[in-house]
Amino acid sequence: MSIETQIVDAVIVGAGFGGMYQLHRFRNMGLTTRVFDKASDVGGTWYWNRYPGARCDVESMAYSYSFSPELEQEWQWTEKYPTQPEILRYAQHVADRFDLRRDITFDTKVLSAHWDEGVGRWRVKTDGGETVEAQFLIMATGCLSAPKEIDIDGAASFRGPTYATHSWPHEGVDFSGQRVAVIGTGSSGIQTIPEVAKQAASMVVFQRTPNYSMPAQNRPLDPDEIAAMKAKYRDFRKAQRESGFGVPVPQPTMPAGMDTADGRQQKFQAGWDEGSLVAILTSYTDTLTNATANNYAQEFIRDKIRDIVDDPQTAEDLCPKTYPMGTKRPCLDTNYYATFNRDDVELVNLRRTPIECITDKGVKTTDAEYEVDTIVYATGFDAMTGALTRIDIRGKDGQSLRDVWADGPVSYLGLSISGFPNLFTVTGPSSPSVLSNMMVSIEQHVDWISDCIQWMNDQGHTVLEATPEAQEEWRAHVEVQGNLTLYPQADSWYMGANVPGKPRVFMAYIGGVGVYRVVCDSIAAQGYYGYVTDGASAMAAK
Ligand code: FAD
Ligand code: N01
Repeated sequence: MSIETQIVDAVIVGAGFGGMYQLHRFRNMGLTTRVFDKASDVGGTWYWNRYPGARCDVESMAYSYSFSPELEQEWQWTEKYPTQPEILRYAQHVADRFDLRRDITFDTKVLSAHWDEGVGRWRVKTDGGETVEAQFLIMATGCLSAPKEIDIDGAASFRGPTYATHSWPHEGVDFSGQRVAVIGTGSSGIQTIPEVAKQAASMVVFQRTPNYSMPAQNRPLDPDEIAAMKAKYRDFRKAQRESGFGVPVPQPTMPAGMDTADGRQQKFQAGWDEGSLVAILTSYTDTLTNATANNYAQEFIRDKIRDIVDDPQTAEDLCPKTYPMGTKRPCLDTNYYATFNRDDVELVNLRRTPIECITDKGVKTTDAEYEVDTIVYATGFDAMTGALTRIDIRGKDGQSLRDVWADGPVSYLGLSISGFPNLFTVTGPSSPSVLSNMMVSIEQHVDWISDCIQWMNDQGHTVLEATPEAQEEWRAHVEVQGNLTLYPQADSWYMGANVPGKPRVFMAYIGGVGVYRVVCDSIAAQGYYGYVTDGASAMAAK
């Protein structure tokens, strides 16, 4: 039986924090909206990534919605850095409180979205066999939601259970008595290794590139500090929006080279003790732009690793040396380095002895075969673009987004793509997105998109599209900004370097969320500079 095509004002793909807030805004604007998510409930990242140790590394009271002061006041966070279950409960509370689920279709993957020029609508098809047409298409598909495919020979031949951090079983995993291999030492690996090691009989960690990690110094939140934050929340939110990374921190005033060695040691130590992702990075003005300045911070972390880890060779293998600190996403951990002092945990440095293949019994490197009962993959994501290019998106003249992005993503402001009218991306490539507290960036994008659509409606426009010229101006600006920093030097997922064959492009805007917001607001204030519009408003005519 064929299902009748429904026509709505907007389709939103994704019911993480981006899609949820976008739905709330559209409802308040009176737009009919359908949301699709392949997950069975809201939460996005926090629905999928349920591995032991998963938690946020932006403080809970900062990593939360600011759009509802009532929500802010009623929700009680319990820890400085919230666990995945607590964040998921928060997302579920928001869904209940704003009655979001009635417009969300779960367990449903969007397969394609084609722009129909004749009717000025997106035709969206799902794996449930449904077709929905919408004037506006909002891709809230997430920057870190498309898992990287396992690119290790023989992965399918392993006879024991395998788990991936990005799609962890809801019922949890009991590692008791198990010999466990963990492949990958990014943020997910670094969070899960200490937790799984506590339970497993033994663990082998396969590390290709070590990371710069700092102790989270996590702790329960004190009722007085919660009350103090709640009393000043409006001012704090303003400071977040105007900051660089979406986390208000004191601005550095001097380059690292102008401080004494003692002064640097004290500043870095204070950052280490604070347990903040950005404290060391923002100790000086030039940590992310000057190799010598960056090296001071690197050395500080390497010395810490050498202090914590007993075995000198293991310590040396854990020391990152091949890329500047901060240019791959730094990590906050709980007992990560100390975990390698356990007798039952072994580190394998894949730079010395690369993996040859996975066998039926375990992991075979050029040096040995490690027999294990279970393999945990913490191998990351096809970040920034993967969730979008996995959907068959076709814009004007049938051009495919995959083709348009074949040499790397291009976008106007990370919000729109020339040739793809009325399509908006929440935290798309070339916006600050992953270089920020993403709640700040998500809310800013959703507000901007909503205001833009309201403006179109008020002006009687039905179609809005970024011009190729404006898009190229923005692309060049993002590239210039990126090249002023050390980021392009790392083989990071920011650069697409983690996925074999992916074009090497720095995919985020490093200008800071405060500056970026001013740019976006001024574009809106100029009547949406860089966009073309046409026609009378279909919404107004209804
Ligand atoms: P997501 O939460 O990724 O949601 C996107 C949704 O789209 C998913 O539910 C997915 O199922 C759905 N989707 C995608 N494609 C389709 C399709 N074709 N059809 C149907 N549904 C689809 N950010 C921070 O700022 N601080 C942190 O500490 C932090 N920690 C993180 C920890 C982990 C383990 C990960 C993976 C990311 C972390 N992030 C963090 C980034 C995090 O992704 C964002 O903070 C935020 O949750 C993103 O929300 P979102 O709604 O934009 O995307
Ligand atoms: O993924 P990653 P992630 N053989 O890409 C290794 C956010 N996040 O899921 O670096 C061997 O960082 C790979 O090695 P290399 C955060 O933004 C936040 O950990 O490519 N190894 C690397 O070590 C984060 O940055 C939190 O050499 C292979 C690891 O797998 C982002 O999500 C927690 C390999 C992948 O690390 C992604 O983090 C979790 C192979 N074939 C996630 N392929 C917080 O704490 C890959 N690797 C907030």
